[in-house]
This record gives sequence, structure tokens and C-alpha cells, in this order.
Amino acid sequence: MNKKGFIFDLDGVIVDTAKYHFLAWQRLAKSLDINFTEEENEQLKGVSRVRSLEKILAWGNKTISKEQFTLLMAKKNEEYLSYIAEMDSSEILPDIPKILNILIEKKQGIALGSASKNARTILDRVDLKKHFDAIVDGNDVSKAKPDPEVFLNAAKMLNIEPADCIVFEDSVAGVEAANTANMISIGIGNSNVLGQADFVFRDFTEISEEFITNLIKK
Ligand code: B16
Ligand code: MG
Repeated sequence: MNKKGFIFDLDGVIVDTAKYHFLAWQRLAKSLDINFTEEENEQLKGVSRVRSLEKILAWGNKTISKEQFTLLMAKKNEEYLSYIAEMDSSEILPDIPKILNILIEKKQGIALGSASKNARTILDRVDLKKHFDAIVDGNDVSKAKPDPEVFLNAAKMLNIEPADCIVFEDSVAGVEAANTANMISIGIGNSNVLGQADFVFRDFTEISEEFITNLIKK
């Protein structure tokens, strides 16, 4: 049977940690007198921690010292870590275990390609780490999505050609990264937002075993 590489983004694909990022960023924004809405939080999906803080500061028209920037990043992460410490496998998004089981049964390569520096901790918390043949996260890359580095590294670790890889992504930047990497991109979310993806599904409950089988055959 053909062996393909299936690369999963983390936040918004495997678990919904955006709500915890939002709570932590919101408290930080408040401490700086910046009004930060859930709509603005949408724009931080798939964006690195440094870039997220830069964006929040720009929205609030604030400039801060380098030292304060570093301190705020650490404070945000400390609060975020306190939320993810409480996570368990009940937070895995619907049908992710089903899709992983299909891929394991069909002996496919499975990788994680996330912007988060906390990805390994989260996979541990939800008890999914054991299923991944390769993990590439925010600690392993020098260029953030939409740069394809994260996915190209994952393909290399799986020892599978980029053209034989399939990426599941919920962010526009991530879909762009997958397309630039010459991989098949599968958007998870709203088709109006993720129109650049090769396929878009609202969530994994819409993805059939037949669809996966056809991807493997291609
Ligand atoms: P951290 P993903 C991304 O995860 C999140 O979508 C984004 O909101 C976050 O800022 C980024 O990780 C960095 O996360 O602060 O934990 O390093 O969607 O690429 O899995
Ligand atoms: Mg994501």
C-alpha cells in the first residue's frame, strides 16, 4: 500500500486551544489598557507568540521596551500553561481519534506541524503523542507560517516527499504554507475563509474513510 505523510496542525485541528490563548492575551491586553476582542483573536490563529504580541500592541497603538516585551511574553505563556495543565483527552476535537486510527491501520506517516512552542506538552496532556511519528513545532523552526518550513521539516522527518504529504490546517497562513510546500492542503473550518485550500471540511466528522483512502491511492 502507498505510504503518504499526513501532517496535522494542532490548535484548531486536534484541540481548540484558541480559547485559552484568548483568555491569556485578553488579560495581558487589559493590563496595557488595550481593548482586545474575540474577532481580533481570530487573526492570531496560527500566528507565532512574538508576532501575536506585536499585533496586539499595534492594535492598541502601544510601544514598549524590549525588556517589557520579553516579560509580557513570559507572563502570557505562564497563564496559558496554567490552562493547558488542566486539559485532558476530553478536549480532543470530534473524530480526530477515528481519523488517526484509520491512518495507523493503513500504516501511513503521521506528523504534527504546529506554530506552538507548547505543542509537545499539549499532545502529552491529551494523550495523543504516542501516535505521532514526527513532531515539528515552534521550537524547531526559524520561519513562521506562511513559510513552509514547519511542514517541509515534518516531511523530511517522515522521510516522505512533500508532494506525497497532506496537511490539515485551520488557519489561512497554514493553508498557504502547505500550498507553497507543494502538499495537498485540507482546510478545517469555514470555506469562505480557507478558500485557498484544495479541500475544505467544517470538521473531521465530515471526512470519510473513503476520502482518506482516495488520498492514499493518489
Ligand atoms: P505558543 P497552531 C498556534 O498553534 C496558535 O494557533 C496561535 O494562536 C499561537 O499564537 C501559536 O500557536 C504559538 O503558540 O504561544 O504556545 O508558542 O495552530 O500552529 O498549532
Ligand atoms: Mg491552527
